[in-house]
Amino acid sequence: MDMVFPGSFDPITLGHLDIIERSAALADTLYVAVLNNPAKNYCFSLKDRMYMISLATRHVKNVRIEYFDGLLADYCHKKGVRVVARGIRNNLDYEYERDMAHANKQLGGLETLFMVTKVGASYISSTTVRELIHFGGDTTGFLPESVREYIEKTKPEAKK
Ligand code: COD
Repeated sequence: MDMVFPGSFDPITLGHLDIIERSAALADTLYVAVLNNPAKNYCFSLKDRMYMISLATRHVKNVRIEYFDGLLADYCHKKGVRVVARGIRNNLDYEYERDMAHANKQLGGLETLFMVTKVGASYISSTTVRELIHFGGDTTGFLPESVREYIEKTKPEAKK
């Protein structure tokens, strides 16, 4: 069975990576699908977000990194995938994820597989990471090491 793990990944964090590793272990192929929403101001370009995912997931052999625009249900339909993986950190995530799962079920018959964040990772979010980068804080423990080094070396758009 193939699965899709969709998100913004702006940028990929250790929290995302945990969900990727765990869902890839259950799937034949795990599509990490990066949303490209032209109406949204991302901190990192689509190219950088996808590249950073590739750096972080080199060791996970059945991962394919793609992007999509429009509805997730349409993307999944095109890929022939029926299961979506999502991570849950807290009650706020749950409320948001539950509504999205219902919408995706209604729109495309998709099943959503929720994974509870691993112990010690519930405080990790891309929003916090973006703030740390902006203010020059230490991102150790938030980002995969390869991603931390890439941002440190190139600082792509993050410090505008
Ligand atoms: N631990 C565990 N899980 C985590 C952690 C952590 N520390 N941090 C993030 N996650 C999980 C999130 O809970 C989420 O499940 C996933 O990782 C991705 O998170 P983000 O923030 O990168 O991505 P989102 O939540 O912004 O992605 C939203 C989508 C792009 C999936 C959504 O907006 C979408 O599908 N848009 C397309 C339009 C559509 O079809 N909408 C739905 C029907 S109307």
